[in-house]
Amino acid sequence: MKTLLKGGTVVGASGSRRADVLIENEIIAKIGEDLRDVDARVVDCAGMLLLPGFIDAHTHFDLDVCNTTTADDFESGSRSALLGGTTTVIDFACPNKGETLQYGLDLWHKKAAGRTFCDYSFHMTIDDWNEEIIAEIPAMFRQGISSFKMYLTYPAMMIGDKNVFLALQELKKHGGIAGVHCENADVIDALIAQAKEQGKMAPGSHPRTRPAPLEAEAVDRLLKMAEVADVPVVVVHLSSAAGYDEVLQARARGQKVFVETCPQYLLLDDSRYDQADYLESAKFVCAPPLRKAQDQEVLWKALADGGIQTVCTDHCSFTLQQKMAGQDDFTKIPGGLPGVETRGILLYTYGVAKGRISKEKMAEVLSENPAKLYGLYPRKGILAEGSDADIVVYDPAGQHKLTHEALSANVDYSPFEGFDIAGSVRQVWLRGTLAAQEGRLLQEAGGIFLPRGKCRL
Ligand code: DUC
Ligand code: ZN
Repeated sequence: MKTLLKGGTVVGASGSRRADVLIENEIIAKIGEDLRDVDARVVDCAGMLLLPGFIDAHTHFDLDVCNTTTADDFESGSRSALLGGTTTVIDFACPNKGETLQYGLDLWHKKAAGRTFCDYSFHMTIDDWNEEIIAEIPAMFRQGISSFKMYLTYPAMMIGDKNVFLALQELKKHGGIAGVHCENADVIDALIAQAKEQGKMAPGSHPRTRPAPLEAEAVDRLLKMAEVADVPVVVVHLSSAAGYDEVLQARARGQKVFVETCPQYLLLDDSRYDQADYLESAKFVCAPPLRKAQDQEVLWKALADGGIQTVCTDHCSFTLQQKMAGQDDFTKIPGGLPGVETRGILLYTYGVAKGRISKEKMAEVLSENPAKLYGLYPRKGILAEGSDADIVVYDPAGQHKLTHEALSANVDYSPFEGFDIAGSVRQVWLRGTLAAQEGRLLQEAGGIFLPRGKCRL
């Protein structure tokens, strides 16, 4: 089976060119000018951008949080991902304390197998540290799990600085990479207790009890631990200029630090938490919280100059009904935002079309860098001969307003409701098959698990 995408502009991190793309079965067979193949079905892509399928390396599907479960499971979450041009997600397998890593991995395979529309892999969450867990780590690598997640906040997930340090040392032996959620748990606890004493129970207390210096402190602490362990790390969902400053200081000391941010930190600010209507504020509760417009500008500049390597979503969705849980107590609002479907259109509109980043940078931070960072490159993340034919056909023409009704995630709102959008995702090709076209899904759940190698960024 052959398909020829004709007349589009092939976009990659290192440049763009007008070229045709010949797909044979699941793979890109050839890229070049004026390609012909009598056996191929021809698809006219004149005026279109051809981008490598987007990779969202930070999703939480089918996750139990705050006595509830995320609204999106692998079926609805991956459907939403694919419709937005994301052809691969890396979700977080998450064993509870006391369970083995293998139990967590098997459970996540069960949640995803046979019902995932895009390709997928898992990071492994380390929320416990003991001899059994240490002994399991080589088996994780053998099963294609080469990246790990740790938390410096959330008591249910934290293992303490000593164990974070020991885990960094242990992962280094195997060539693994860790992504870390950086917020100072103890001081946040103190601020929450003070807010409660003062009767400040509304969502507006959420950002005030998790201020940016407490992200910066945790970023600094992580990076000092990584410096002593002599190992690169990933700061996930970086939200603040203060946190980014700590990254720059570590790099100035000679450290290799990778940074991820998310569309919500680039485009939304903390004024969202002070709306009179409870739900209008609660629906934006996530951790770290939204920051200030000045933080957004710093993050955009860092994206443009290469200081931030990836934009993922931290998609962790709850319905408005679920968000009602914190009506009398902001700490009970399940934290997380939907976004897996809107990352590409938002980055195109507010990054490329607004001139903040180039389309090549967009391909780099949505596709090539996540593929390199998490051991999927060059199978994924680039349009090149021999790579999987995961292709987003983006039509840069036209404007529309984003509405949650037009999205497919299993939630009744979008944090980006009413945002103007430039262009649209016309087609999404997953391993050589036209999987989605103009907002319609054309394929059954055909995603496969991707075992991953080591970091190549
Ligand atoms: N932050 C959230 O808001 N939700 C899920 C996990 C996280 O770190
Ligand atoms: Zn997350």
